[in-house]
Amino acid sequence: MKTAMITGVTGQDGSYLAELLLNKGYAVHGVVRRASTLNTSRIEHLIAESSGGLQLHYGDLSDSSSLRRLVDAIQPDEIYNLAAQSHVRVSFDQPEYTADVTGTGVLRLLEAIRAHHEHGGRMPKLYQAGSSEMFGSAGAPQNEETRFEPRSPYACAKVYAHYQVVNYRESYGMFAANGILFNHESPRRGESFVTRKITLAAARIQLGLQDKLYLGNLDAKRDWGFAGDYVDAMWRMLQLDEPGDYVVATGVTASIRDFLELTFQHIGLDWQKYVEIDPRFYRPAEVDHLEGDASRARDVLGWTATTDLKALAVMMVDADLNLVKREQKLLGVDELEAG
Ligand code: NAP
Ligand code: F7E
Repeated sequence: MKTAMITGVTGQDGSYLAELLLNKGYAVHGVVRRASTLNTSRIEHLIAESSGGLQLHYGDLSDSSSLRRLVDAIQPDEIYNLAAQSHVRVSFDQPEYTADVTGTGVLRLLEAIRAHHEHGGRMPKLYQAGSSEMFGSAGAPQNEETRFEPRSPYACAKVYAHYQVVNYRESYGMFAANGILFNHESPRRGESFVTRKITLAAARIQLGLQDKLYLGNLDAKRDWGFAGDYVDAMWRMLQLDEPGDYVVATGVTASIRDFLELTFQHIGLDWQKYVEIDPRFYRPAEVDHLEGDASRARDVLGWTATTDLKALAVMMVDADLNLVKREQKLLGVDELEAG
């Protein structure tokens, strides 16, 4: 049985990856940062279901001693570093924090692995969650040879992490792979990312709980895929004999307007009647056009996306309609009990 350690296990990708690895028979250890409120809602079902499967440990990418302690204690075969301050807009408000967690945090993890190995431990394989944001203003389509032209503190931190991974690979012979993943979404996507913000609002509008949806730049184009497909690509990268860097994308790009169209079409409403522009959601610098060329992932990993944008939008709206209905039902029950 292989052992995996996942940082960021409470996030969107962490939850799908933990499911994938548990299904493959791995012992899975997730790193959770301490919060004053419960942050394990996406993985509750795995903790309950998997007796001895998913085990959680406190740790933080800003705390090198916790990382070293965890690598020593877990002795993983594979480490998936998914933890990050991952919100691009927020990174403009918290640039130093983002650099520390999303950038230097990766260096701390690499050092923990190096120290573990130098003290007689086995060298685990490492997956680093790189991002298409690193391409920034580079022309589309983007692949592994495209120059990084980052346009946010988040993207700069990811570029720093990318090159640290390459450097540790070359300096210490570490098996460390950079995934360069384009946007991937799901019903578990954080509610402040644009796709989920739209699908949740559409569900609430349909059920009469919301009148307006305030958004920023509707012209940006993204290459959106389904998160469940993308964690499979992460796993495939660590099953190779040689480490490498891989773009993971659908190859199809669409604007925020296109996503609004697909989402509202599914519930039979005209989005233009509900959406208003709020400049608060603009960014100091925007990434205009992302469109990935994932030929290398297809040829070497045997990976292709299985879910197109329409299917993704429908999956997300339907999940949000169910969620909002459940919340309404619970609210009704609570009100009755309170009465
Ligand atoms: P996410 O939902 O925002 O999850 C981020 C995870 O990192 C959460 O588990 C979060 O914990 C954890 N975290 C944040 N700060 C931490 C710290 N200081 N120490 C330890 N853990 C910390 O992100 P995601 O969408 O799953 O993405 C996973 C990774 O892929 C991230 O590195 C992201 O930057 C990268 N990425 C994402 C996409 C995408 O489209 N989703 C594309 C390319 C790359 P809490 O639950 O406590 O907040
Ligand atoms: O924005 C525009 C916004 O926040 C997408 C992260 O997972 O993917 C994600 O980063 C686009 C941008 O994702 C709103 O200006 C308009 O052009 O959903 P997003 P992102 O910035 O692409 C990459 C690959 C990552 O690595 C990141 O971790 O949508 N937009 N109006 C809006 N965006 C938001 N969030 N909210 C709006 O109201």
